[in-house]
Amino acid sequence: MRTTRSTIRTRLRLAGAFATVLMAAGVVTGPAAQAGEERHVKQPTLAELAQRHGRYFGSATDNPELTDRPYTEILGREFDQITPGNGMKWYATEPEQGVFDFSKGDEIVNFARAHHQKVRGHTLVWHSQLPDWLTGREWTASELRAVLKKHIQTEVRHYRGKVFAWDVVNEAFNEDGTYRETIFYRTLGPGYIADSLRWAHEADPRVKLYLNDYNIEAVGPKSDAYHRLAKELRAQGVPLHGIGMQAHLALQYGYPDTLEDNLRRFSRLGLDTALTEVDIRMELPADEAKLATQAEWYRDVTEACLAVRRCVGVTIWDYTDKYSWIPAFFEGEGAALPWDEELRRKPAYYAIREALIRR
Ligand code: 9MR
Repeated sequence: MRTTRSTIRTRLRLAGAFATVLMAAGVVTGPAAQAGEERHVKQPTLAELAQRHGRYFGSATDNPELTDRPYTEILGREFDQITPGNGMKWYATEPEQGVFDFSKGDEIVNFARAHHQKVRGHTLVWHSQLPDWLTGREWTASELRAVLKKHIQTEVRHYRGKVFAWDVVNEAFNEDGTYRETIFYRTLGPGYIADSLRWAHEADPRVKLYLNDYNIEAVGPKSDAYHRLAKELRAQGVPLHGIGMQAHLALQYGYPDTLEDNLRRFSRLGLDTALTEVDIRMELPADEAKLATQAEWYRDVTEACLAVRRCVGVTIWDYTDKYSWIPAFFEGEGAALPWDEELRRKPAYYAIREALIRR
């Protein structure tokens, strides 16, 4: 947790920010507003504000939520980038070996296209959410290579021209910077990462290819491992274009103060960076102080991306607490997103706006 001084500064800044945002947003104040008749004239969305900086501001979404009209209304309006939370993962796209089903991902791509939003593909190679046919047996290296290549190339080809970036390999390292012992690493060795990037590039030479992970926002053993690997891959001419930092943050673990420096060191390797799955959870119940700190963190994360030229955009891991993955995975935690469960904007939302307007 940060200092009390910083919390007080946050509250002051947020109060100021709230007023600024209301004015910038064109919410009419004055006697009518005081009488409870606030009138919203057209206000810039997070997407429009981010575009002024040449960035996108996006949200993840998932297929079941697309029937929720009030939800999709905000999703379609406020963001210019979408990531499917689950629909493009291996279990969904190749449920039986060699039998591909792109219906879930397509539904999200169609939503995005209808709302002029670009799509990040997520994710081709990951140890989690794999189909049983893949995890339920042993493979020789040459068998698994063929399976992996076919999966990557079929999916990348299907979405060619429809996604601008792919999380090719997701979560390849442990916290201490050693390789995670996944089915791919165990069977194929570390070269599976370079191979996956090459196969993806063959299937769509224009799409940006990323490695993506959590707990790599700060400089440390895990982000160092990515830095080393990225440098090596670039030196070998392997098509790697970006590093995605998920940024699943938690108030109780502290803010990653070296985020901006970390983004910058990847830029210096000639890579794009992106904040790909941002959420900032807290121990429940939420209260005013926690929400204020959370808002400050959202502002700082957004500012860090804006400060580094090659940080191309920010994606939050869904936008409302109504559909956050957090409560199901971390008992007693939640309230991680800028909109609450009733789709009302939280202080975090205004803090993001402040960062996008002021900077
Ligand atoms: O948001 C996803 C959630 O609906 C799934 O149940 C979960 C399964 O692990 O995956 C979530 O998304 C993950 C993402 O694909 C990779 N980074 C961590 C995310 C949160 O678990």
